Amino acid sequence: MKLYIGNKNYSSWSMRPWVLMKQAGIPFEEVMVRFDSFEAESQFKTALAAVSPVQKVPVLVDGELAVWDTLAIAEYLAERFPDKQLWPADRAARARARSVCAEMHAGFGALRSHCGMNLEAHLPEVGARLMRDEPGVAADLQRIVQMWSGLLAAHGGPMLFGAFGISDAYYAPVATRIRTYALPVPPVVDAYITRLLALPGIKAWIDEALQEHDFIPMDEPYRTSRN
Ligand SMILES: N[C@@H](CCC(=O)N[C@@H](CS)C(=O)NCC(=O)O)C(=O)O
Repeated sequence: MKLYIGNKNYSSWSMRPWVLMKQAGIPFEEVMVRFDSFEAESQFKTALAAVSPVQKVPVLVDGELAVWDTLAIAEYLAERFPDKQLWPADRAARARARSVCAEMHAGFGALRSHCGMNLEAHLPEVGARLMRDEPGVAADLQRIVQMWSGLLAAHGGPMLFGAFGISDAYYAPVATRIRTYALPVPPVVDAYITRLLALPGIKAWIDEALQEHDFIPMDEPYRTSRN
């Protein structure tokens, strides 16, 4: 299988299936398509046109089949590798895991647009300003804290549903944003973030991101489209 991804420092959607596969021990070949611009004629779009009708990363290519969009990729991997238990085995827990992933997929707009993923940056002053001036960011963070604390209490940790799975991969780029922007979280959530970011599959992505040094200006249109 091949996984097409964008720059590791910036591409939060690419991070999710990459860390999922790495951490679960699913072998794949990475194809990096660096962001240049999002113009229709950009190299980024041209490189992706061969594999995806929507020309966005991530794309998973398995033989003749291309699967695009993170949620579809996660579901495909869960079906193809049932022994990896990427979703919780329990039906109710699985439904809840799907709910929180769908919530991430479709929501958290304020956090995503104001706190673009930028792994090499440390922006506590931006985080403090956003917590003060952007109620949407504070509300998104509050929901994250409520969700993670509730799941950790219900399933006993160390990951959201006990063992590592799709939900943890889905929220990994949120955990990195909380760190980058020094967003305030209670100790139970802080400890989960520490455990999550220390997983070998997630640490590998972050370490490789820190080697990239590709500077992309963080202006609004780039930031919202990319993250
Ligand atoms: N819903 C898509 C979002 C994918 C996405 O927006 N990817 C960004 C990079 S993180 C991208 O390729 N942006 C290029 C563009 O918008 O033209 C998914 O879950 O995979």
